[in-house]
Amino acid sequence: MNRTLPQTDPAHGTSAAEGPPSAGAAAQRFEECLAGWMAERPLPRNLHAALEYVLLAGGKRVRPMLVLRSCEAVGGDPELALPSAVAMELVHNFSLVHDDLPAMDDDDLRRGRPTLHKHANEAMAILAGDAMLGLAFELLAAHTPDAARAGSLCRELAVATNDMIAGQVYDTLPEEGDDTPDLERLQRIHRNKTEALIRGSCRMGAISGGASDDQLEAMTRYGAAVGLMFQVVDDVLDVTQSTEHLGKTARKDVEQGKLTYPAVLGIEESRREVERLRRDALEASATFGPAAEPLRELCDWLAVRTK
Ligand code: GRG
Repeated sequence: MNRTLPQTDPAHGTSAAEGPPSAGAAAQRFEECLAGWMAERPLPRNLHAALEYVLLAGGKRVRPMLVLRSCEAVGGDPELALPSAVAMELVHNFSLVHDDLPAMDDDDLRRGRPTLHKHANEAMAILAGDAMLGLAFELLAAHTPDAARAGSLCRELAVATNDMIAGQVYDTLPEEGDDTPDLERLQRIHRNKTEALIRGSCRMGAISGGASDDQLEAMTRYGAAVGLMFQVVDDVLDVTQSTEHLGKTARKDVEQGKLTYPAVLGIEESRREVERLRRDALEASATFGPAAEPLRELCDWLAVRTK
């Protein structure tokens, strides 16, 4: 599919599409629901403060936007997908807070600010991560009116979460004597660690919008391609952008000797891989017609993002 990509300004390494394309009213509703549903839930005041510190800190909201636009692509009202969008963002934030802990990546910086365990303390970061995971399922179940649909959405979210955790184990606790070739290992890590939540976001959006089996299959292919593409882009940005620009520590993976796409394929081949995955995602979305245009725009933006 031939489309004009948003332009990147090579002089500054920034993209004309510096922020994700706005989802308009739906994005606004997402922010209202996230803040409102969290505020309504009685919790210890310091835990509330920790959750607000993390959740209202300017993440890109990629996963909730994928949920809302996937719902729209299959002909559903994005309002129906808000519980899934909120739940997915909560699971994503849980994973980031735990990933930053000293026992994991041991990072001090996230979204341009101190990580939660630096801002508060380690115990609060562990508990706030746990709370976001629990709240994801609580809010998804509470705000999805149809019980059968709530059940299938909870299952989708659980599968995506556990696949992500499996990916983290493949990445950080590899089994001894595993002689799987590097590229295969890299794909196994990221099909789980990063792709699972992104693919799950697209599937949950489609399910919320009442997708047919064929639509769900096409959306799964779109989500899988975009999910892996997201990680290849992330790996390239990690070695081409500064810590200051990214708002998180650059070159950390290289320093920790982790497998990355640029390390295994080189930067130019990684960029070609981004283009292949972008094309695959766009082809998969063709079946949805004009209703998927916002989803296609998001895919294009994710291919050229600079942070
Ligand atoms: C269960 C103890 C425990 C920990 C969970 C599973 C896990 C730890 C961590 C994996 C999560 C992880 C860091 C995945 C990588 C995906 C990635 C590049 C995330 C960054 O996503 P963005 O760029 O973040 O969308 P923003 O800040 O924009 O929301």
